[in-house]
Amino acid sequence: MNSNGKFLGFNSNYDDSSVVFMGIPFDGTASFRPGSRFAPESVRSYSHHLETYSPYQDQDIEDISVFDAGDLIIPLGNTKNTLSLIETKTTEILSDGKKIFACGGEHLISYPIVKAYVNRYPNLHVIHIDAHTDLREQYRGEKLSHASVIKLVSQKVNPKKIYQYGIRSGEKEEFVWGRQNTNFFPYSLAKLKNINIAKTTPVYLTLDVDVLDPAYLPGTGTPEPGGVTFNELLEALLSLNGFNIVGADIVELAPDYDSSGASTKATSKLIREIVLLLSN
Ligand SMILES: [Mn+2]
Repeated sequence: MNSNGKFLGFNSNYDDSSVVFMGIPFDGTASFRPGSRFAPESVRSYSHHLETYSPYQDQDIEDISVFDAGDLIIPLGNTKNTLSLIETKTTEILSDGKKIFACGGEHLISYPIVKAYVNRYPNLHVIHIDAHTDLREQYRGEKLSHASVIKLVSQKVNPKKIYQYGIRSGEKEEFVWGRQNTNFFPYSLAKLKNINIAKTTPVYLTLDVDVLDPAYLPGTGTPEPGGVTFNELLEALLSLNGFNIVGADIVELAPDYDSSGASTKATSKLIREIVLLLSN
């Protein structure tokens, strides 16, 4: 394996890069099965069995300038300090004029990233692709939970600027709140192709890989039957080409629950495609 420790093709140095790839190996609030902390190192390793060329976008990741910043060193067991570290690091990279692609880790990592992004892009819109609403007020008394992340984000981004796709699991109250407040499109990703935002609007994309059916991606902490196919997800993502995507993350891959490696390979491929979208 030709892995120099970096994700395939992300060989730029920091100063020359337009996109910074950052691993955030945090899974401290996982409600069911932990293990997403192992995703960043796993996707880096599997990425070297991908091609650098994307036939879908007719682009090569070796032709764009991406810096792999490695993994954040997380203060294990301390959620608040972890989130604060992520926010500080994101702010620092944004102030250097770069875009961020974050690889979780669990979904709570999106909250501090979005906080930092909103400071830089007050009109930030958020596209959330996931099996779960993530709109809980709290989970077992804890507000800082991966099951609450979009509810937390809605305190920083007006829910009218939040677009949720593929959702098929959550409490009734979450579905009611989502339908009333966000742009809420459950079960499928078809509506993403008709998203009604201007091409210049700054968009942050957060992708929970459990939106995929467990048949395609069993390696995740909270698998949820009834999901989309890999090609449906890819097609939906590619339809975002031409939009002003200013940052993105991919979360909740837990590689050890899929000994075939297919989940990690799928996630690595999605990273290649999304990072190309970020560079357009
Ligand atoms: Mn989820």
